[in-house]
Amino acid sequence: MDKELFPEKGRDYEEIMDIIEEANERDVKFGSGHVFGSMCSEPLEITKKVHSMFIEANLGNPGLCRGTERLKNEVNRAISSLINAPDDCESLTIGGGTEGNILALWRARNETGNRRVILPKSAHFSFLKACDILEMEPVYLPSDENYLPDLELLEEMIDDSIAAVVGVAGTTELGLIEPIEEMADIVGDIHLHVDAAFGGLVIPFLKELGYEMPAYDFEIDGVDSLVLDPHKMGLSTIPLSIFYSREPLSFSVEAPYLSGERQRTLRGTRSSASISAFWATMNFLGREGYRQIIAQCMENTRYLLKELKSIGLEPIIEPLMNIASFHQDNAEKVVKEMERRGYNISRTVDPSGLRFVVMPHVNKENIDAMTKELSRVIG
Ligand code: 0PR
Repeated sequence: MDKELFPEKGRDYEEIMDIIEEANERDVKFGSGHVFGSMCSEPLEITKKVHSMFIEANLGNPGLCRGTERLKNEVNRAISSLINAPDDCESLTIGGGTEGNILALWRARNETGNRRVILPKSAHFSFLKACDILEMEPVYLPSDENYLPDLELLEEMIDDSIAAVVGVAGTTELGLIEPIEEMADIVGDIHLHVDAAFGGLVIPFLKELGYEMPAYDFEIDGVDSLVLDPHKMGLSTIPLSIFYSREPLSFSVEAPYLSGERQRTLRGTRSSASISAFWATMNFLGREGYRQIIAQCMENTRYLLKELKSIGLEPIIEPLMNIASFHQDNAEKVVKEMERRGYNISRTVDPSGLRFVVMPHVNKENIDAMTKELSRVIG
């Protein structure tokens, strides 16, 4: 054991805090204006405060935490109406899109006995983790020329061996909404899971703002489950995701040591802090506040598009939401060089490109400064 790293005797508070502060300062902050590659943003003051108030509470032990259990139930009901989920749907408060995607495939495998999953090419890498854990086989559905799932091929791929089909509402790389309604018609009774980790808390507000958005949620009869992440565009603290299922999950375990009777989530002990923080954020901003923030993100996305076009970049698609990606062959090199210059941008793989997530912490000034730096890098 390294005695320096786990000292025999406790150290001074001041000495500890000096080291902690230095480490904290080294983490790039959203407020720096340099972060263009993250799907998370800086929480509001009230969000941070409420999070810190619930540090010791455990959603996994609802008998002990009746207060947060109530907040959780209210959040889950509020969001279920936003995504047109039936009143009696099952909702689980979980730690991220990854966990939701694992839950979806877990239940599909158990309920069908099948192991093959049809994934659009856009699917987030978390599905590969899910397939590995669950010993399932990913079968990739190629995209058409618009980077959307090829529906004719989907029709050909459907057979009795399929456990589930996945559709994405707000793809990680391009922010596209896949044609969930058409996919539902094709897959029929096969389990259809919608990964709305990013889009789930953007699309409803864009719709309210008058943008034309395709249906993607439980409004479509064939959608069986959906995951969305308040720790992304919900502006809550990390980690927070909600998994919704039209039918109750068939799997649960008895939790005899705890006051709740059965557990359905992957994790047992779960922080209550971020769900309480989300309750506060939702109530503080209201739907109007979310609409305003998203409208601003969209305006900034259009601004970024104009600026990056002016330095010669070509958008891969016309953005539907606040994610903008541009063709770039040597994207990995450009991202590394931007990182060296203090800027966090991201990249797309298919096709190769530079990816920008225009979160609420991004403003026009940051865009101008980043564009200047990027123009030097790409020459
Ligand atoms: N589904 C989609 C569509 C996603 O984009 C992501 C994450 C997930 C599922 C998985 O969600 P969790 O990571 O919450 O389990 N997409 C982001 C990405 O990989 C996650 C992210 C967020 C990355 C913030 C960086 C960052 O700073 O790009």
